[in-house]
Amino acid sequence: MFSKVLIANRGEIALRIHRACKEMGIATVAVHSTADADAMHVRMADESVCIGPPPAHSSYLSMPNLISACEITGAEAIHPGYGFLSENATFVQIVEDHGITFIGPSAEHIRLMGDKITAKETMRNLGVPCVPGSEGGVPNLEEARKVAKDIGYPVIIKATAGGGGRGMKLARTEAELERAFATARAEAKAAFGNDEVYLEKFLGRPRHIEIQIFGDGKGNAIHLGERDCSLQRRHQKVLEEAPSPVIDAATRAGIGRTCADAIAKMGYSGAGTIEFLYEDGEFYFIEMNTRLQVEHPVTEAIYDVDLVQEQIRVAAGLPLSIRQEDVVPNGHAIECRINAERLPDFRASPGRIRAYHAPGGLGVRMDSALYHGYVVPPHYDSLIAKLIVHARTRELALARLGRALSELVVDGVDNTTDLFRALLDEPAIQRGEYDIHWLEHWLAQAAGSEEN
Ligand code: MV4
Repeated sequence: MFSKVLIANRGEIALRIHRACKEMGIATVAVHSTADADAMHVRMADESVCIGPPPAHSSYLSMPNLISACEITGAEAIHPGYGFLSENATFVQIVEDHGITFIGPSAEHIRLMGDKITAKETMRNLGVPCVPGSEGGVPNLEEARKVAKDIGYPVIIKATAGGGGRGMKLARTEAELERAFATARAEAKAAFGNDEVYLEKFLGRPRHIEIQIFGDGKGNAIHLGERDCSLQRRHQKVLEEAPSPVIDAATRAGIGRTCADAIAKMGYSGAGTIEFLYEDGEFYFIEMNTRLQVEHPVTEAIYDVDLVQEQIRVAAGLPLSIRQEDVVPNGHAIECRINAERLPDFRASPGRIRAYHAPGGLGVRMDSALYHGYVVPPHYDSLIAKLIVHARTRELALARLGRALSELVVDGVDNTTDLFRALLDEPAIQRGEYDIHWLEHWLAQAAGSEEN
């Protein structure tokens, strides 16, 4: 096992990784920009290294600075968290070339899944159900017309270098295809320096359901069920829950096994998430994420597994501590992402925290790096806390969430806690009847009725 791990991240996820390390007897090294000198992740770590000025590209994304921080402190492994360099295959290669262990999948698997066409083709060949669409890239309009006619309108055009909703264009009819195709290619070229696109049948009202998987890099893999992440705004998840209100045990076992078998065959190592659109009882693969995800705590709650500790074990060459037959979901968990943003326009709201009180009690987890007097810097993501509740049933989890929100105090910066208080009053949320468009419609309606 490692004796020292460098945490190449900040905020709540840096704390989360620190906590996993400490329970395993591992010393931690925090890295920070000058804007984060007083941050909680720096205070809590055993050692810290300043890696540059506030802009992320000069600090948290600076590969030479991170490698230097490892060499100065003697850290044997790097945990990247999420975002920043967590899915950067070049970084993984550089880390390994320096004799440091990257806590995550191989550079090859990251690269494979970063190219969305290759990812889809790989998954299809491994028996994972995919959205009907083009076989690989679509080189020209003529080919696009053929494919679209074949699969039927509406179709969606996606950038092979895209992902997470970036670089997508919808064509409802053949008349719209020419323009959508040209725009998609131009935007892909501008955003990613790669104009390759592919076509898919557009699904109108799906849910976003993702399967948590874990491989040991030796051909063994397990799944830890699904998370329902349909409540999103502008491709940012807002509230996630596990299990999904629409997935039963048999369906979970089926898609879970398919995913675990697929990544076992790949020889995948570490945590991963296989994302699906789910409509009319069918799963359609869209993307795979080769990192620990923001919403991993809802899975931890219902499976009673520490996913970060498992990542560290696997990276150190140890087997997973759990077998598929040992992982049985228990109860229901819900996560709220609390952002330093002003409602109703979600404008970033950095500044000093004037009062902070985290909720507690049975079944309540608050993952946050906030403290009284902390200044939320303007340079990074606006996520300031994740409130996760766990209870025996969905109904009890919703009640517990309401109770926890009533205890929560975050003053000094505008934040999104009132959004969750309002969502809890919605019958559609109470019944679990929502799809990927529900939240945007609800927010638009709320904005409209505000004006009248
Ligand atoms: C789609 C789709 C409908 N049909 N693909 C957006 C993010 C990216 N991961 C995939 N996305 C979508 N792909 C087909 N064939 C609709 C979306 C989509 C979406 C997906 C998940 C969660 C929220 C979303 C919001 C808008 C569009």
